[in-house]
Amino acid sequence: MRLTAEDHLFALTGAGISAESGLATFRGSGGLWNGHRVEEVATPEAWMANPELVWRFYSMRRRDAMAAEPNAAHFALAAVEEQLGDRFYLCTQNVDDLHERAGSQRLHHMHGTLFASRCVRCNRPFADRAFYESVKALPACSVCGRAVRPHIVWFGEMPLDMDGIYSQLDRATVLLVVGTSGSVYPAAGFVQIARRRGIHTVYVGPEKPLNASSFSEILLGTAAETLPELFASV
Ligand code: BJW
Ligand code: ZN
Repeated sequence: MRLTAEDHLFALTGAGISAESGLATFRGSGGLWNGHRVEEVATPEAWMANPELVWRFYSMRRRDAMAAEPNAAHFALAAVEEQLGDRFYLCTQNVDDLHERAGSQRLHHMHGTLFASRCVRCNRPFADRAFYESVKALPACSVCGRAVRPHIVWFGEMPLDMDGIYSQLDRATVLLVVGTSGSVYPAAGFVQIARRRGIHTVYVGPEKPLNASSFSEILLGTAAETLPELFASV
């Protein structure tokens, strides 16, 4: 992948970029959902049926993310942003905060963030780093008294700021996708949109994603090994 002074880079990251920071990915053996049913912890139905279980799952995720540190791949993206400025946009499916802790600024969390919660009625997100482990501890909104849920996009819900994402995809000249299995839409479809626009598309990860056939280039390797080298010439 070569970047010139005119390029606009759109980077999309998934759970794989945080794997070398010690955070489990979702799918596959040893993954977060190995042994958990997704429908029990990451859907609106799960939340309605058992908010305590859902909060225990996200409290564990908060704890794990707080204990993790950004790796060389997060830092490489932050460094390339310093070079490209407004010609860079980072869209992450991840809910951890390792990109911001590495220094990324032009960053969008399309599936929400672990470190905010929101009232199911008022809907406004607020910063929240607490752990909720029991029914008694479950938080209620200070304004209307309704339940407070994780500020996370679950299956069947609309990812955040899709208009902003599509307008960034429209101006991109290179799409770089890192560490995502290509199984969850709409993110898995960004490469097809980019391809229809005729721009260069690159995937980085240790194995081919489900949507591999849509990429112009596949670089097999881990994110922390591959990204610093990939950007060395920028
Ligand atoms: C490494 C590595 C290393 C390992 N270095 N790499 C039928 C067809 C099409 C769509 C649908 C359908 N039925 C339903 C849908 C829609 C649904 C969907 O896509 N379902 C699929 C399962 C089929 N999508 C939705 O419901 C979304 N909303 C929606 O579509 O709204 C309507 C809409 C319409 C039109 C436009 C826009 C919207 C919402 C999706 C919400 C996803 N939420 C989750 C949970 C978030 C909270 C949480 O974290 O708990 O988001 S699901 C989960 O999957 C999480 C992730 O962000 C997401 C993607 O996972 P990711 O990142 O790809 O992780 P893995 O584990 O799958 O892969 C890891 C990869 O890393 C692997 O490839 C490894 O090889 C690699 N790796 N080590 C680099 N060291
Ligand atoms: Zn409220």
